[in-house]
Amino acid sequence: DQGRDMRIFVNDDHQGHDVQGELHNGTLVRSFECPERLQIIRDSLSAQGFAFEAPSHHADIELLARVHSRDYLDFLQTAWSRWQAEHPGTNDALGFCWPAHGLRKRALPPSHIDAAMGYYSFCVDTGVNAGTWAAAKAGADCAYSAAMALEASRQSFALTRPPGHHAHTDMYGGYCFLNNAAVAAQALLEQGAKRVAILDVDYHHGNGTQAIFYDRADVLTISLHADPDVEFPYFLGFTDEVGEGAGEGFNLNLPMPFGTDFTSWSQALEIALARVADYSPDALVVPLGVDSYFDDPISNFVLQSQDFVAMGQRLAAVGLPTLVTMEGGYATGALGQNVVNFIQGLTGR
Ligand code: Q9C
Ligand code: ZN
Repeated sequence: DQGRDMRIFVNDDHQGHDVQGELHNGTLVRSFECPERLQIIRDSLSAQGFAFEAPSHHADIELLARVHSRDYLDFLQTAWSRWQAEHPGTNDALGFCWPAHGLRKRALPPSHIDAAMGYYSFCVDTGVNAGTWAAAKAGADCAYSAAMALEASRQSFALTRPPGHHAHTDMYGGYCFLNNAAVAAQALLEQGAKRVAILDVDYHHGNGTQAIFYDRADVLTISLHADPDVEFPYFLGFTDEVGEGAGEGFNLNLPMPFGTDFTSWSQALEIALARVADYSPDALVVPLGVDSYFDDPISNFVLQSQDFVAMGQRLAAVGLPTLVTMEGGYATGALGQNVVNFIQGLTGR
């Protein structure tokens, strides 16, 4: 088998999360973040000899509640049944009204499910359906298991969907519900790590991860991403966001313009890795998105498949225990190869 030091925990409960309506360019289309994605990645890794495990550990609510709020976790677990009671016969629960700008975000969550959907989210690209909670929870189990595996292995991978890095303490969005990378980092700290660095290489800013650890110094958050002035999530991910309170100086954003290629991307990566080295963490968490690929249907960087090999190799050279979480990547024709390339680069096949 390839990558003997790499343990891969796969989410086998992901299929139930299957959103039919994503608002895209003014029209409802099936979500780009679809169940086929995970199967494609799994098949491609499998063809290269990688083996998979079901989650060995279950993330209890106490662990999740150290990176998410309890009321948000309660909401996620009950949203579908509340929606179904209010709107029988629909497939997706979708928010449409938010406590934006001068509107009142009340201290208590609203009574009506339609309002709660807006209260606990930040955008309209993310639907909830009957299987969403089970899929998201099993993903957090994968992330927690990957953290536990780092005690004995050098590398681990939470192969899961829906992704996690856009999920805040108390908001879903960007296809994300539970922040798997944050769960993993928190678990690593509780296992004895003094400092954990999260280096987010997804095309989009890791807004949720940044927000969760914004006032903490025990987790360094770094994100390489498309400039939020012109790309989702639009309202976070700028260079002047450096952390606050005890966390001041422990967040680094490296936004890049549309059309960024791997040469330019790599220059940002070197800046990120210099900061990681300076921080001297005990472990590295890498939210992996391959949506920086040139042919991604919703993204605007131009990385090539081979670049993901080099990306994995460069991260391996850092020499830290490394935990990868699966985030974005929507070019389904190349998705499997791109993830395989990264993992082969990281494991040094
Ligand atoms: N019209 C991740 O890659 N929605 N999330 C796009 C396109 C935001 C992507 C809407 C994309 C979120 C994990
Ligand atoms: Zn992304």
